[in-house]
Amino acid sequence: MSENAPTYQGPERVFSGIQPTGNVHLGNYLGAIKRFVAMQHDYECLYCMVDMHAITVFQDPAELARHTRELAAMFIASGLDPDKNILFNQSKVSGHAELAWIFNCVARMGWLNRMTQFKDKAGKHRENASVGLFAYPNLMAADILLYKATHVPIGDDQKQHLELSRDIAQKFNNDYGSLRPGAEHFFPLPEPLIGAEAARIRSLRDGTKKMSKSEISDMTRINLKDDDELIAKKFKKARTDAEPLPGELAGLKDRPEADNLVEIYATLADISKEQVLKDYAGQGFGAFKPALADLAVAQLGPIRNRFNELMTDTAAIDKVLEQGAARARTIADPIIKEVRDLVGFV
Ligand code: AQP
Repeated sequence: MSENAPTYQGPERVFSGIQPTGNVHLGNYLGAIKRFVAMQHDYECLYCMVDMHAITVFQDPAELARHTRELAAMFIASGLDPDKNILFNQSKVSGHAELAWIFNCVARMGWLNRMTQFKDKAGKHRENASVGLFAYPNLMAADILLYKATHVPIGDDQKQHLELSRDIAQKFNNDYGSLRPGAEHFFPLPEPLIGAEAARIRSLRDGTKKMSKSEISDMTRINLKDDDELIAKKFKKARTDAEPLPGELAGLKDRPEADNLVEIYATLADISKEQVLKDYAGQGFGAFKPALADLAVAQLGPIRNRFNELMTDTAAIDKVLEQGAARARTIADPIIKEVRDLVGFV
């Protein structure tokens, strides 16, 4: 039974977002978009191009606009139905910024100081990181709670941020909701939908790092818009070791690059890694890489072709996003109105 059931009475709703910070890649697809597509039949879903999160690290404005439209087109090309789901830009619904400010005043410095992603992203240059990057989890909490979303499909890397969202929801409920009878459970405590199937796809050049949009070398990732030849070339050049594939999972220990390619194959084929190893035990990468490339091309080719078609009419993409933002506002507006009231804004 849902943890929120005894307390929170609202509808079940899914929210998730992707940053338009670069080329959408296989990690985004297998770790997020493919799961969004599967979920669209079970929940009311909002999927957001989180452009306000993107600018926590400087983005060239023209590139940000291009990446936002491309991300929306990739969502649709991958199978998200824009009539069924709400697809929109975060910056088009002002409630995200408004609620994030309120949450800046609810969340504690100590909570944010514990966020490992800030430490990873800011690296050695913490003093130079933007305030937005530090406060990023508060904006993420606002994204989710502005719609009273109950479920958030996330990768393992976002688990800590979602826990913070729950802490913020709980503290808001305690601080403000408890002052008004009936509002003690104003915000739901959003639950992660991580799922066993949440793939963790790593760089093709270094199996210890995640595949990422902002990694400089394009050879580290398969972009969803790469053509068939480039996909095959990137897998061919992917770093591996000289050993053949083992028959069992234990044989992948300390072989992060081999493990990554097996994980990609398994997730694309919707089979277990054990099954992949059963099928390819004893074979070298000379045989496995072309098989993996064929599988990827067969799945990604139709998505890319549809994406290319959609990108010939960016006005239509803008229209989908406009309509999505209008639908998002109809959910958010009454919630933010109640928040203002609870906080005492007159
Ligand atoms: N390598 C990955 N494997 C599995 N899932 C992944 N995701 C990202 N990379 C992988 C999932 O994609 C969703 C959107 O991520 P995001 O764009 O909001 O931010 P991110 O996780 O920081 O993604 P990138 O590609 O690494 O972007 P940059 O380089 O801009 O930071 C999330 O659900 C994430 O789990």
